[in-house]
Order: sequence, then C-alpha cells, then structure tokens
Amino acid sequence: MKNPISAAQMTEIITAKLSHNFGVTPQEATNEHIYLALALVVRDLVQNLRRDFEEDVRKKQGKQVYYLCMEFLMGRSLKNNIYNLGLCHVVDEALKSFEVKTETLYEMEPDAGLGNGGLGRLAACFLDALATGGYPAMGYSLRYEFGIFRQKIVDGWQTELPDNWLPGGDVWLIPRPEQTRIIKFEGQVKDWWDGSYHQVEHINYTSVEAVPYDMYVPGKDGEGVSVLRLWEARAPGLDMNLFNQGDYLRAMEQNSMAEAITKVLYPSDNHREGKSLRLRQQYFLVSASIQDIIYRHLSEYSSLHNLPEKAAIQLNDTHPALAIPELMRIMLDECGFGWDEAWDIVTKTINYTNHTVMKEALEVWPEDLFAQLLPRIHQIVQEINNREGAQMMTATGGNTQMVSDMAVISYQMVKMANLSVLGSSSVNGVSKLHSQIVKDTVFHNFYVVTPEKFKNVTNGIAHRRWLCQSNPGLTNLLTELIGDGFVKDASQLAKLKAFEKDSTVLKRLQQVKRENKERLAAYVKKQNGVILNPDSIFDVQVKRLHEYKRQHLNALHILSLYQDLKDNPNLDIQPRTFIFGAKAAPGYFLAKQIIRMICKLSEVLENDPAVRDKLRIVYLEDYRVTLAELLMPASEISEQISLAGTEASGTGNMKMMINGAVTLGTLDGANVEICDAVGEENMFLFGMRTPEVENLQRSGYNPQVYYNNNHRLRRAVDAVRQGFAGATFDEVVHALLGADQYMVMADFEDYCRAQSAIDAVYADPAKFNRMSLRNVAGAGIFSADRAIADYARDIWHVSPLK
Ligand code: GPQ
Repeated sequence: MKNPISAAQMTEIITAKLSHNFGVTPQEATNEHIYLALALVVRDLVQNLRRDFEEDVRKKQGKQVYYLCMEFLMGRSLKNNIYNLGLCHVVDEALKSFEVKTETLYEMEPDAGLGNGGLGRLAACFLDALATGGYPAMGYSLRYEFGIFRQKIVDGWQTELPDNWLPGGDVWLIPRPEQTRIIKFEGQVKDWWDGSYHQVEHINYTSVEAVPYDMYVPGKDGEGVSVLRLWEARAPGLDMNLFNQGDYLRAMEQNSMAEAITKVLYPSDNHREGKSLRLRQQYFLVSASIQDIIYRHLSEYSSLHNLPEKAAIQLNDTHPALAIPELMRIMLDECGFGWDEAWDIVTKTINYTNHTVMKEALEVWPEDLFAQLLPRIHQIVQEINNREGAQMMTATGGNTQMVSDMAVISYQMVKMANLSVLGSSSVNGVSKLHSQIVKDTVFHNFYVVTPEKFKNVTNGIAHRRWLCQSNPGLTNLLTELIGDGFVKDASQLAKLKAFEKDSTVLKRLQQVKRENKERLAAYVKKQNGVILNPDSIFDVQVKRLHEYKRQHLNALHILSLYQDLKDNPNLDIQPRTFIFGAKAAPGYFLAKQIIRMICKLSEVLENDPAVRDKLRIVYLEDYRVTLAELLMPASEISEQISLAGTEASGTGNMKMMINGAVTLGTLDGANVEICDAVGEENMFLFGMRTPEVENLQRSGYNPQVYYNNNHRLRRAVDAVRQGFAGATFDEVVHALLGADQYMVMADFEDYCRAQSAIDAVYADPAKFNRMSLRNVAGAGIFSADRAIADYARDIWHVSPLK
C-alpha cells in the first residue's frame, strides 16, 4: 500500500463514519453500526485505489479485460478486502477501542451468493487474480435481489428459503445511476433502403432500464483493483401512452415484468433453463454490458476500429452468448459498419469458455420465442447462420451433415454453443482432459474446420482466500518454513517438498489439521448438536448435488461399510466422519432424494451406539462459500468421484488439496492434473478411465450385471430398496438399476477398494502426513493467478499494467 494507515488513524476514520453516517458515538454504536462503518471505510480506500489504477490505465492505454458471466459467487468481502489491503493488524488494533473483535464483525456479513457453484465461484476467484496481477478488468453480471436460496433440511428433504442478502450486503455496492442504459425488448423491426444504405428501426419495443452498481475487488498489495458491475432492472416510469389509452393494467404489468428481470438467480447448475425470463435476463446482461463497453471504449478512442486491440471480452459459458449479435447490432445499426468489417471486429474481440459437456446443459432457445422477444437480434442471428453456413459449406467441401451440426439455427431452435464458437476467436475448456473432450466430441466438427481456435486453460482458485485467509494455522507454518513468497507466487509452495522427510514438520502439519478439525467440530456441535470425533478421518464431499457427481456412490459405500460393521462389530477400521454439503436444484427430484437418503443414513448411524463412534455422517445444511472456508482446512479426504469424462474441471478438488487433503477420485476433470502434480502414489485413484467408460457405453451398459455379480453391492442396493429410518428411495433405486447413466454400479467395487486403501494408509500417520504435505506442495499451479496468466498470454494478449 502506498500510504499505510496507523491503527490510531483507523480508529479516527471509523469514529468519523459512525458519527457522519449513523449519528452515533463509539459508545452508542451497535456492532451493526461498527460493521457498516468499517465496511464503508474499507470501501473508500479501495475506491481510491481503483481511481488511481484507472488513471494509470488511461495514461498507458492499457487493454481491458471484460468478463461476462450470469453468476459471481463472491461470498463475503470485508475480510478479503482488509487482508488484501494489508490492514489486518491495523484493524485488529483499531477495533480494540470499540471493544469488538474483528472476527465478530466478519461474521455479520451475509454471503453475496450470486451464483450456483463452481462456475460462479470461478468468476469470483478470477476477479481477485486479475486485480493482483495488475490487469485492468471488469466483471459484468446481474444484481439479483435474491441470490442462491438458503437450504433447510426438514425430515431429510431440502426446502428452499429466499436469500435476502442486500440488507448488510449492499454496503459494497456503489450505485452509478448516471450510467444507466436502456434495453429494448419485443416489438418489430422496420427496414428500408435509403439509397444504398440499409436502414433499420426497432419499433413498438418495451424498454427496461439497467442501473449499474459497482463492487470493487482489490488485489493483494498491488495497485490493481477489479470492478464487478452488477445491473439492476428498473421500469422506466409508467408508459403514459398506455396509461392515457386507459390501459392501466398493461402499464402496471410491464412495470412488474421489467423489475422481475433481476429479482432472483436461477438456481440450476449444469442444466439449461428454458424459461423466457431467463432469456430476458441474458439479453439484459449482455445488452447493458456491451453498451457499457462500447461507451467506455469510445470515450477513450472515438472509434471502434481498434476494439480488438484495446478490449478482450470473455463469455463465461454460453449464457452471455448474445453479446455476439448485440455487438454486431450496435456496430451495424448505430455505428454505420458494414457486415464484414463488423464481424471481423466482433470475432476478434470475443472469446468463449465452455464449462460442461453435459447434454442437458447445452443451451437452445425456441426460435419463435427468440424472435418475439428479440426481433432485431433474431435477424442478426439468422444472418450469422446464413453466412457462416455458406462458409462452412466451403470449408467442409460441401459436407451437409457437418454443416448442419454446426448451424446456429436448426429445426427452429437457436443453438447458443454454436453461436459462441462462431463468434469467438478462442474457445477453451477448463482442464486438460475437458479441453480434449471438447475437441473430440461436442465441437469436433468446429475443431476439424478451425483447430487453431481451440485452447485449454485449467481452472484455478483464489489461494489467498482459500489458503491464506481460511487456514491461518497452515499459512503460518508455511511462512515459517518457506517464507511468505507463496502468497503472491503460489508456485513457491513447491519449496515445502524439501521437508517431506522431516518428522517434526510432518507432526506440525498434523497438528494444524487437528486444530482445523476441532474448529469445524465446534461449528457442527452448535449447528447439528452432534459431537464429532477429531481422531476420525474427515472425509468430505461438498459440491452441488448432481447425479453425475455421484454422491450416491459415496452413500452406497457407507451403507455397505455399516452392514459390514453389523456383521462384525470388531471390524478393524479407522473411525470415519463422512461430511456432505450440497444444494440441489429445487426441481431436481432425484437429487433431493439422494440428499434425503444421506440424511436418513446419518440418522441410522446416529441411532446405533455400536457404530456411531466409528462411522458417522454429517450433512451440513446450506453449503455456501463461507461454510466452505471453514470446511476446506479441516478436510483430510477430498471426494472427487464423478464418472470419468463428466466433470469439466472441479475446483473444490483444488481447494482441499491446497489445504492438505488427499484426493479420493477418478481420473476426471482437473483430478488428472492433480495426479500429474503429485503422482499417483499421493492420491487414491479408482474407477474407469474415460476410454473405458466410452467402450462400456458403446458395448451396451447393464447395471444389473454388477448387481448380480457383486454380493456387497447387491446387499447395499437391497437395503436402499427396502428403505430405512422410515423413508424409501424409489427414485435412487430406479437410477441405479435402471439406466445408471453415470455407472455407479460399475465403479462401486473399485471405489470400495480405494476406500480401504485409505484406511491402511491412515493407520500410519507419518505416511498419511507425507501425502498431505506433497499435496500442499503440488497445489501451486492451481492458483487462479496462474490461470489468469494463461488467459492473458494465450487468449486475451494483455500484459499487466506494471
Ligand atoms: N459448472 Cl455449465 C457450473 O458450476 N455450473 C454450470 O452451469 C456449468 C459448469 C462448473 C463445472 O461443473 C465444473 O466442473 C467447473 O470446475 C466449473 O464450472 C468452473 O469451470
């Protein structure tokens, strides 16, 4: 920091804020007041840093990065901001005169839960890395009034409660009403020829205002600050025309339709949402953001010709794909560009990241809905489809099957993935394996035609949040052993490897883990009333609930272990605590039943005094960023057990690894690269590899075969069929014995083998601790700093400002 603040000064500024904003003295102030005052002080500091940074960017005419995403799962900001500003000690000291602990204030902040899971959290991690790396960057998203629902478990069933985060969360949001944009929906397009100029006018549209709110994300120690701009939808005053015609109800209807756009985040993950409100949300985000980007560019350069040199736009999945036709629209209709020149600029500016190969997630829109809601965008998409179709005919030597597979519009459906590939100069997957699968399967034809477009950038995590702030015990130990260089350069974690034979270090590592387990146990005691055994293995599976992630494989194994223990109460196993946390999409019945099965199994174990000290399940309600920050440091086994070829990357795997957990996983997503980093001997790998999965699928997979041939599996599945703790699980049974799309039955046996291997290793603490140490040491490449450096070099072609 340029101007370090003393604790005394900090006390003074907080006191001034209390008086000025809330009219209270420090004696009168509630903790709520102090939280808000401190947040405002920090916000001011970051805002000033951003102003200086922008000044510098302007002088150097630096290239801007724009990251468009429907989700930013930010979690809390206060602690992260204070940490990045290097003010932890100053704030701790200053708060003494207000007689409140910093930690108490941190706990008052609600999570900004503007995302579902990995995709949204990745976007949040990237803003941190962009700022720390000194890249000029803005994230664009929506200011949902309600973020991801709060989860409450009632009799094993997930119920959803609204997440009203703005009281308490909005201190970070600075409104910028002067930069409001207008978004136009519906209506008709009128076009005519004016001499040789093609004129277009959008008439009878409904307009909605987009009001921006800015949230600042400071980088560590540096001058870089990212901005997250969140758009709020507002009705532009009542339509007096309708009003005067006596159409009062329609006027009111339009009003609430407009404001519905940013009411709530769609809570589905890895699944398309075919609702027209979702399409409205997407266009609303895209139109406001593209207008904003153009405005910012033109106020610097007064021409769009150099847009690709000065701006890189990243589409985070296909949700913001309408940025492509929207940028075309503005260039054609408002800036007087011809098609070819506009298309050249657009495709050089935009890039696309794919985050899944799940079929049910591929976005498609019925063309009639699309045309009705976005008439001009529809025309442009048709034109893209026609022109690119012709191009592809040439490129494929007239292969109509390939051409139709790559079409943007086909059978009256608009295919967002194809639009994204055609309109981008780069298409990347999020792990080595996933990027390969993208080329081999979903976009194979595009890959054949334009191989140079396809790239990989393996995901990363904000290690300063997930290690330095969440795990102070480990961070202190690391600093003592290898210095604090890893804070800004995670590759230095590799220095820890030098201590792998040092028994004192290994014991201290274990001690740190122990303290983190106790910290989690204290939370669980308060929350669930269950007392955990800190000597048991903490085996963690936390992520969205999805059939492909196979939480039911984990549950099936626990059930089977329970049956073994009932047969033989003296069975020599390491005591285990299986920890689950997951939200299910509200309409996803199988996922909800899997949650219930896990909860009911937990009940069974809890009610059996003969086993509960050896085997226990804890289901953590309302899994979210803040809970993850407590959990990751306490994890010892990281369950990453998706069917090979289904999880694009995973990022929870990286968060646990960097906190010293050992992965129990398939060779899927970024697990493959975890394996490259630490070696097979420092993981517990199991299950089929991608080619085996493909072979089995091709040859006709039959889950019954495994049921018939594996006694242990049959017994466990039979118990599920019977039901337990007063509940039945028909949908789960059906999923397992019916299609078993994700081959739980086929991988069960090897999963059990890997689970017992864990037991054996854990019995030898030195061995387990060494594995743990090697995981921490190998985690450096999974820092978001590295991922952002990859994007900057390979895709955006930007360099840090300094
Ligand atoms: N991911 Cl398409 C989501 O969290 N939500 C989505 O809708 C889609 C992808 C995840 C993906 O499942 C993980 O494997 C990735 O690690 C993550 O995106 C970030 O790339």
